Amino acid sequence: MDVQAQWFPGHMAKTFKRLNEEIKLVDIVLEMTDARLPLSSRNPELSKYCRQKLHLLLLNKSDLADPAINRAWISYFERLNTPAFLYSSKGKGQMKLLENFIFAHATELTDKFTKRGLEKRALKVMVIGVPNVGKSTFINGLVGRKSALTADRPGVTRQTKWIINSEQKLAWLDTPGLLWPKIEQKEAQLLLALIGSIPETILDKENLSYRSFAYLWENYGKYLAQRYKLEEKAEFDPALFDQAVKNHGCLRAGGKLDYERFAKSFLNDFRSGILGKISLERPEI
Ligand SMILES: Nc1nc2c(ncn2[C@@H]2O[C@H](COP(=O)(O)OP(=O)(O)OP(=O)(O)O)[C@@H](O)[C@H]2O)c(=O)[nH]1
Ligand SMILES: [Mg+2]
Repeated sequence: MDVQAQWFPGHMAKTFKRLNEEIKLVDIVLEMTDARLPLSSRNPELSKYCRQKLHLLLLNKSDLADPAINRAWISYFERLNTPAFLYSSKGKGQMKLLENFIFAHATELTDKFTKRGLEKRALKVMVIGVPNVGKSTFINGLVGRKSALTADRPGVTRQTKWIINSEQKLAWLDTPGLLWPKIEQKEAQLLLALIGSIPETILDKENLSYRSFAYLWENYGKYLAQRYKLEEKAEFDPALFDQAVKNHGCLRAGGKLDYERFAKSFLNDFRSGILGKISLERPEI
């Protein structure tokens, strides 16, 4: 993928500028990543702002990721002593566990409040992360109402917003998804585009679908073979991709392959989980 996949619009630059101030107002930074891509969907610029705060990691959309790899990531972060929690906004009954996780790591803060006679004070949590990982959906789920705007495209939240349910012990600061000005690694660019953190409007979807297909063939060829009626043991090459396009019925008049239509359908298949539970990154053992 080429440089046109870089996306750093004005509202992100503005949010970065305000972050130093906003972060002073919160007790905890909850960094949300995509469980399918827990490292490459972390914004390297953000950790610079979080040094003084309790910093927790949330691996969201775990319902779309490979369950065995999910478990491997949790062990990985445990080994690094990084508090990490596997989550899905589609799941039920996880909210209480998540609250327990947050409070278990925040005893220093809550003890401080108690000493000052502020037992009732809610912990203020800022949710940060790259676009489209599910920050606003997550907060809506926790406060029990649809306060923040959500949609399946990046850049939906444009400015920070407090979302508070006065009966609860946690208060949430929703923030716009942030990328960084230059994503150096081509593979990270590709995978961020695949999970929908970079808008379709600036992407070459045909290129994205071809490269993603090749990437997925390595570890999840079985799922692709099933969906697009291919020989599972085959080596990946352009002819195999063409076969998938053809088998999926993406043909123009005269029998020409319709790569554009296939790209749309394939990206939708991946993002909606139709292909299967797929992880895009694996921890080093
Ligand atoms: N399968 C699945 N989809 C999710 C989950 N969480 C959120 N989504 C979907 O992901 C899309 C993006 O959600 P948002 O909450 O708008 O994401 P965001 O991180 O706030 O995005 P920006 O505001 O653009 O940074 C929506 O279509 C959600 O329905 C999850 O745990 N699992
Ligand atoms: Mg949002």
